[in-house]
Amino acid sequence: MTDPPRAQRTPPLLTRIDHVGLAVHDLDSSIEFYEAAFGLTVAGRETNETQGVREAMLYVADGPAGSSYVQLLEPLGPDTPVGKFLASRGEGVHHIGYGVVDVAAALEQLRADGIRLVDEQPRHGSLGASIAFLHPKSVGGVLTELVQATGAS
Ligand code: V0V
Ligand code: CO
Repeated sequence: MTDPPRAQRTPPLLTRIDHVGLAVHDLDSSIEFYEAAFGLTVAGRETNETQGVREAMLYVADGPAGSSYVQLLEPLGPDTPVGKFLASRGEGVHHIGYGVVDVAAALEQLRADGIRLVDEQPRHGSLGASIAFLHPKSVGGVLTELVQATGAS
């Protein structure tokens, strides 16, 4: 893992867990499972060609810094991030998405700290959010997503 920055950030860069991203083979049956087993409801569904996924956000709870979700991710093909992950590791936790106040500013700070970025610029994410990924090799093996929700922190 990259050495931690010298000074602790105040306030923290990450404001909440926005979502846990799960790689699944079949989006529809996975949604049905999460609805039936846990009583969750779908807040939004989208096909994101740039990210190579069909995805759904299932609402879990509100917190002081915003809402939290489970994100179910079905790959659009084998040569996509989630397709490759499913082939090598099978279904399971694919990434963690954390809330940030300003994703562009967060990327700039993390780049300056030497953390490897997947995205140099924010991209379009689920529910209208602005998102960017940090490389798992720089974050202890965890694919990490920064999420600036629409009109919120
Ligand atoms: C790959 N690796 C992972 C990983 N995916 N490690 C932890 N978690 C993951 N999810 C490791 C893998 O085990 C290898 O380690 C190494 O990275 C290279 O793997 P690879 O299969 O060759 O993959 P790459 O290098 O082609 O791509 C890996 C990255 C890629 C992380 C760069 O997956 C990527 O660009 N991800 C960001 C985009 C994304 O995931 N989109 C889908 C979600 P060893 O074997 O070398 O040690 S879209 C989304 O969440 C949205 C829209 C939203 O929330 O709104
Ligand atoms: Co995500």
